[in-house]
Amino acid sequence: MKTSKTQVPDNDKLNDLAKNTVDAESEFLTTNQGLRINDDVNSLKAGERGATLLEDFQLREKITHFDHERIPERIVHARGSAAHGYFELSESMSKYTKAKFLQTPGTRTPVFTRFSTVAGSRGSTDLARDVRGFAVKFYTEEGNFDLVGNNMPVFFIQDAIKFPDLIHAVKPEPNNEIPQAASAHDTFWDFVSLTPESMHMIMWAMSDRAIPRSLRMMEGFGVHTFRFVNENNKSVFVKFHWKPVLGIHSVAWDEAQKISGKDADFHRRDLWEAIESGNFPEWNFGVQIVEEQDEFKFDFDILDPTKLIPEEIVPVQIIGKMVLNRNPENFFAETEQVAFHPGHVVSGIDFSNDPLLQGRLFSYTDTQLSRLGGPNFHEIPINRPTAPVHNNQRDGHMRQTINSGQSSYHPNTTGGGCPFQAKASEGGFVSYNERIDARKVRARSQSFFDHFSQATLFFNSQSEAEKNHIVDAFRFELGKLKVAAIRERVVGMLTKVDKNLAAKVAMGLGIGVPEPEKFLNQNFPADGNPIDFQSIDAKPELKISKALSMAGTVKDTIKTRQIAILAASGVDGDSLGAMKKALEDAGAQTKVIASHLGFIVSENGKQIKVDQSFLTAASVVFDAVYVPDGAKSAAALKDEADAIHFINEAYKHCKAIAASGAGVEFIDATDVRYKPSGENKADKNPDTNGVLINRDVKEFINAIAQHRFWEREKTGKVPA
Ligand code: HDD
Repeated sequence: MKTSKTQVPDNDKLNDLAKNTVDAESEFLTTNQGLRINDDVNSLKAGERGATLLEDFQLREKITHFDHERIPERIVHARGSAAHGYFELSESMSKYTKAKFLQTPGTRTPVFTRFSTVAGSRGSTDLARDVRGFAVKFYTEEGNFDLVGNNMPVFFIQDAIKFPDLIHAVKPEPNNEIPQAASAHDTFWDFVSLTPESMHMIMWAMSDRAIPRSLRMMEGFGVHTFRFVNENNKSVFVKFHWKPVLGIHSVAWDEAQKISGKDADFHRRDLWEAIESGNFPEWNFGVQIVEEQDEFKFDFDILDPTKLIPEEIVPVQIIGKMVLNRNPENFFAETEQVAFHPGHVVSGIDFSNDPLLQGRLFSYTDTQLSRLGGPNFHEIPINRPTAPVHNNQRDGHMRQTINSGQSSYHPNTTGGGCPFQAKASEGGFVSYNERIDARKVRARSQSFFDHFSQATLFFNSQSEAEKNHIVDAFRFELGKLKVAAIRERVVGMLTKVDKNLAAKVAMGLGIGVPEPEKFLNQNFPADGNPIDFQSIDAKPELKISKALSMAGTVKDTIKTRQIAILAASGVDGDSLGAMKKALEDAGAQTKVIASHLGFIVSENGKQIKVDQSFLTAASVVFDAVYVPDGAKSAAALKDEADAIHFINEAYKHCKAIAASGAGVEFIDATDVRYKPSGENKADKNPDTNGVLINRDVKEFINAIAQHRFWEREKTGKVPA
């Protein structure tokens, strides 16, 4: 019997390197010293009813280990889930970088990717309105390269010195530890209202990007401008992008809140199940390259992490793909203990002087010291590079490597001079020799002072539905505040983004639109804060960037979409079976939902297995619903309040709904509005607004691929 096995990434090399891997295949239960255990049920006592003896080393070892099973959770990004996979290069980057894994098309590099929310604790819900972490560890042959990014391309602050303030403000308030995993509280918005540089990122965080449908349907960004450096020591600036093959999709805010109750593990489960079922998530990997001489040609500073480079100005060049194809074996050993660090780079990748990135370069190793208990966290299997490690670092808590020999210093003769320093031509890392000649100052460049024009660009680039969702998000978040002055300051700031947006938010909050110029400066902390948000009134040329909207990313596929089939006994088994097959053939997953588990019986007496009952299923965790033919089934569903609620909610959340034959009678008992059948139009069928009554299955499939019919929010309001 296999009892435990220390896992390393699934790669022969990695396995070879994991020299101290414990392959404890044994039939017997043992102590940590390998002593076979005879009784794991009773502690050692003085008599059967007697006191427990201190001598019981077996009990003490077990309890002591248990007592220490928790380590401090990450201060940010505590809630996460991860998977193994590979990165495959399709376009050589040799012109720009000497990084080996980016040279030869077809090269595969093992990766471990962890997604996370930022503010919530480890046990918090997946569906919080939040930024998502998107961290990829590439186990390259030259050492580990970590791309520690987010699902949004910009950040709240420009200088790392403000990071503790930002995080203190967004985390639960320190007096009462409320609210968990939510930014809708006074301290966060107080900070935002006094930090105009946050406004661009705030627009992203208030957009539907902050409530993804799936981790598999989000973009990823390296955020900062990095550098590529080639063999000739020539450097270009580079921004990194991950583009999901399934498109970028989100849920509705009402839905997100309900999912948090129905299935707090929604994203984690979705990722796990997709991989288990062989539907491996995929992202294209892209780069935006900026030549060094073009550093100053933009109307923003490329070192400023609150700015993106619009794809219309510098296109994203796709150079490879990432496929996640293996779930972790053990959550703690891998997902919890993985340690990322933006400073883990390989030769050919280097840093820009982005002040946020520069600060991060200190923070990540430092945090692992307390989180993972000491300086040897790189020896934990998930963190080990596939490249060999030789250096003179020794000892420390939990040292795994048994170094041999007498010498642990450089230079030495006792060890024959080993290990040797590597020349650049031998892969030795040499920092890019950027010229720096400046005064030592605590200051920020004037070129960082345009805090609003890209926030405006983002807002202008959204579809109408996306814009409405942003308005609603501000109304929700600011509506939760207790201090009216904070609310007003934020709305005042919004006028700098878009006057109409500010007016709509103000209306929802029942306040007038404040004049930002009048009070913002007065309310700024009187501490000589050098940030004057009005310093630059930039007028960028680009008014709209289509790439910033999710609306254009709908893909023609329903792969992995979850479809609910509502039924009861008396259902037309053929109608149900045909739809199930057609949807599954198109790559979707279906679940039959009925009033009870077990089986229902079709019109012609066949048993149909029920996957979930209305008690455990909820429309919010599905992408679409189908109601098959069958008079008795439809009549029974009509009597089922949960079934009616199911449909109403799916309708409210703008999902595709289809019904055939008598199934339509059940739809008629709900609040769903649809056009009478027989009005078949073109394939994409905007007229149906996603409600397919007696239509061809192909139309249903097309509708599911559209993801949502947000138009319904204007006309199809239902109580659900
Ligand atoms: Fe950070 C974790 C992403 C700014 C300090 N960060 C962390 C993770 C991600 C990011 C994805 C989770 C990694 C994992 O899955 O284990 N962080 C970002 C991005 C930022 C950013 C995209 C801005 C562009 N972070 C940032 C700053 C600092 C930190 C400015 C501090 C100066 N971040 C940390 C940290 C964490 C972390 C405290 C917590 C756990 C960890 O590092 O390993 O060091």
